Amino acid sequence: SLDWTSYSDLPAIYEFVNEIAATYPNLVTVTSTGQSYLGNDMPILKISTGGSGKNAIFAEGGIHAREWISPAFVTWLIRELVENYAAHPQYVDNIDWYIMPVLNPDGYTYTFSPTGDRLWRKNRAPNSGVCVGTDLNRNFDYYWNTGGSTSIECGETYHGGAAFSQVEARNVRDAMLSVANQTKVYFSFHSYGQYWLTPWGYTSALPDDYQDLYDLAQSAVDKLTAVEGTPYTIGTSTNLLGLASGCSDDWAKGGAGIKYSYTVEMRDTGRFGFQLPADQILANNLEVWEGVKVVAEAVMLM
Ligand code: 0X9
Ligand code: ZN
Repeated sequence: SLDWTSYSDLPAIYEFVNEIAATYPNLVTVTSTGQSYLGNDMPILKISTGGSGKNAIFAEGGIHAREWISPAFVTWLIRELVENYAAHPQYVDNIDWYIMPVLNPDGYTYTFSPTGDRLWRKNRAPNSGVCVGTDLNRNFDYYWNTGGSTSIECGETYHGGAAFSQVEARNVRDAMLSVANQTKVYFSFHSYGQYWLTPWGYTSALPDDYQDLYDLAQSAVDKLTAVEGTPYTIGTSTNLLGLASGCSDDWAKGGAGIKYSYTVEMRDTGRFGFQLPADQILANNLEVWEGVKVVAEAVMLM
């Protein structure tokens, strides 16, 4: 199993996923959403006590390769829901969870490789020229390529040759669409900056129901910060970070119709940035879990 005192590479994460599914077959089902460009599997876990028509939460991590705290949190979320089910059964009894821990397995692997790059962000699919990779979080088909991304293949925010040109983005799209009618919340976990972000990222305009998204985010951040004082800022992506189109959260809301779509930028605020020391994994996970619980409580009542 994982212990969250160090960061885990892709094989360790997949071993954890398969082990937890084998140990708790009554709570966890693992299926494949497909393969990445380089042939890595892209599993999704359904955590559920069965039944039908339950509200769902869809959570994913690892869309940006270098943001190691993201899969580290998402795997923790899985562990908390499953291994610690008895401590708070309501979160699984009343909600179906769909969780994808690593949306960019090729990039993630590259950040662990001695011949790779610890700070790689994009996927690892080749382009027409020498530069490899598309920013998967600019490749979604909601106001794709309308600002805050680049057509330059070498760029860090290269949006790809077309919306959903990348197989990893298509895999998560299809997984989301297949459960969108029951899904109330979409979570995309990233780092860093300590922001709890709402749509939109493609425009500075607010969603019609922004107040609903803001209010729930505020309740979540209140509990998160109460743990040990870590401040988080709430607002839309455009207004806090600047324009960025083709992101998964905008597509989740505007394309898949999931009302509460959040991108959570976890620790820190830049001292270590993407290279958050492993001795902060636990504290990060404990506080973010408090926020996620608040959202889960709300989902039960939706
Ligand atoms: O730019 C991004 O993709 C995210 N920030 S990160 O530093 N982790 O790369 C923020 C995405 C926020 N959502 C939208 N802009 N829609
Ligand atoms: Zn990111």
